[in-house]
Amino acid sequence: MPNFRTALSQGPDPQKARVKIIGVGSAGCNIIEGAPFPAVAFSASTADIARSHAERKVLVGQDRLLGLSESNPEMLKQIQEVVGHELFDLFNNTEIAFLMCGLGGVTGSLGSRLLCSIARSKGAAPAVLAATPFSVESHRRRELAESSLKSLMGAATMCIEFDNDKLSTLAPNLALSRAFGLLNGIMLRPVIDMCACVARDDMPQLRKAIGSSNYGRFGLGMARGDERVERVVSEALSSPWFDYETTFTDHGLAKRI
Ligand SMILES: Nc1nc2c(ncn2[C@@H]2O[C@H](COP(=O)(O)OP(=O)(O)OP(=O)(O)O)[C@@H](O)[C@H]2O)c(=O)[nH]1
Ligand SMILES: [Mg+2]
Repeated sequence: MPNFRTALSQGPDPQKARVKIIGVGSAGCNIIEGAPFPAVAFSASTADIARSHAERKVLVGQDRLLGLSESNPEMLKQIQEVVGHELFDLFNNTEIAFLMCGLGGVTGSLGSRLLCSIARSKGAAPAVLAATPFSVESHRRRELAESSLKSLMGAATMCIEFDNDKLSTLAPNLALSRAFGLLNGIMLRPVIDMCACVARDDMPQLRKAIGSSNYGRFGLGMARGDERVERVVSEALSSPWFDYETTFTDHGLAKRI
């Protein structure tokens, strides 16, 4: 894996895509703690902000999030008036904004939606990586998570769901806090890999590859040698989040059966 601290100490690489990573809500702030590069913590909780080691921290009132959550054409104007330019400035010089969160609470669900709109208004592509609640969590949380996921699929360029329940196939009988820790590491992985390899020139091709899809799942594969692409894709598709059969098209792309 590339050494990010060394890379950052040498200053930003002008060839690399300009990326921001923002932890939204309590889960989001926990997830970005493992990020090997500067990140932003965004929460309505002073406790989240106080324990975060993020380079930049934004404390936002939950009442404001609730008030601003309804999308309407006046929304962005209202946000500017209510929170000034701080939220808009988060997306200066940004091509991709990774928003990390858990859905089912107020801040992650509404905050990510709000930040997607602001990111888009600044010309950045928002990608949301969202954990959805375990079945043992409350019915209300699961319902809110479901509706938030739908709304985020419309607001983000891409929304990748990490269903917490699927973790049990990777690590059964894990205590909740350990399971969250494990998932946090998994959720950071695609962000770290993208930051390492996506160049500014790749952005148009990436946007084209994503196309009109706005819902994603994550699988990881590694291989060397002959047929490495096929083997990587097969391994990635064996991840617990691909709980359906897939096949390869004539062009070598995996598709759902
Ligand atoms: N991956 C991961 N998921 C978590 C973590 N903590 C909580 N979650 C999940 O994220 C969902 C949302 O929880 P929180 O992040 O605590 O909620 P919030 O966004 O802070 O919302 P409020 O506290 O209500 O403002 C939960 O229902 C859990 O399923 C964590 O540390 N890591
Ligand atoms: Mg919280």
